[in-house]
Amino acid sequence: MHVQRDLPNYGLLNNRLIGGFKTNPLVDRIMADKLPVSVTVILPTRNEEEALGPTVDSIPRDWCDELEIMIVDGSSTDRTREIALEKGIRVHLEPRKGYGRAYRTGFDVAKGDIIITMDADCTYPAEVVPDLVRKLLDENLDFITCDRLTKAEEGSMSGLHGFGNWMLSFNARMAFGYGIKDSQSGMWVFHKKIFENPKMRPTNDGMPLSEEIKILARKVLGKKKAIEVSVPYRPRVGDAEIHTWGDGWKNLRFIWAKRFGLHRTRSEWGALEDNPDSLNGDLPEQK
Ligand SMILES: Nc1nc2c(ncn2[C@@H]2O[C@H](COP(=O)(O)OP(=O)(O)O)[C@@H](O)[C@H]2O)c(=O)[nH]1
Ligand SMILES: [Mg+2]
Repeated sequence: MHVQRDLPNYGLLNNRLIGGFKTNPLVDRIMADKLPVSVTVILPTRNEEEALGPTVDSIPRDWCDELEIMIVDGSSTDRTREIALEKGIRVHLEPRKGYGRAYRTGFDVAKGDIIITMDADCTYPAEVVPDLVRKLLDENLDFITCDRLTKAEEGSMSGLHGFGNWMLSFNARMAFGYGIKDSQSGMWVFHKKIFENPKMRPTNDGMPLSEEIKILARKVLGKKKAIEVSVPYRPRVGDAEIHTWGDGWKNLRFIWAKRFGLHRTRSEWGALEDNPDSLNGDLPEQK
């Protein structure tokens, strides 16, 4: 593995640690350089007061030209939005329910040219974000999805969830032959401009958006431009609202409905004009 001149190497993927070279002035200069891109990290939140702070703190800073960190909050009734404001990150309030809905809004309002998604529950490894963005740029990719199943840490997935994930991923592979290991992963790294093509815009407002975006990426962008990498996955902080059987069934139904063109869009792409946003100072917590 070589260190490139134009882009810093954070050496976190594949255990490539570069600490041993720290005294080399050339490497020091490269480390000081920032990736020449603007990036938005989107975290969908619904009552994540316990995990949001540590999730935000775990995101590396000062490694790209501009870094926007934002939550798209689904009307949390706990301190989620207050914590986000205390942390100095952007808050966009999307009152319409659903994980997929939050992303279909967040993708529209994100300011960065590159978008990264993660749950706000401390499960995904934020420390690999700079490396993933670097990989996206270096290898001229459009979309990276992060597989959790290969490197899942002890206690991160119950036996039932592990089986459910495997079963859904198996069905998605059967239906689409797209070769993705983890159809339910919620960590993706991609160029915002992929949505300029309306065919690339996911339609589902619930959990199935996660598998839908991968199906679309492989179909619309192609296998060479849309790849999967394995990352660690950690135990959740705070309670999940996921309804194991209900969500599992919805995901399964979605895969086959999508396969036969039977799924329907319930709402438009993008934010509502009157959604409160901390950038406009019109959140309830800012009044
Ligand atoms: N805005 C918004 N976020 C949601 C909603 N439902 C779940 N989330 C968030 O989406 C992420 C994924 O949900 P999670 O409960 O971790 O599901 P799991 O990872 O599939 O078990 C978390 O950060 C949740 O807080 C919703 O209706 N609206
Ligand atoms: Mg989660």
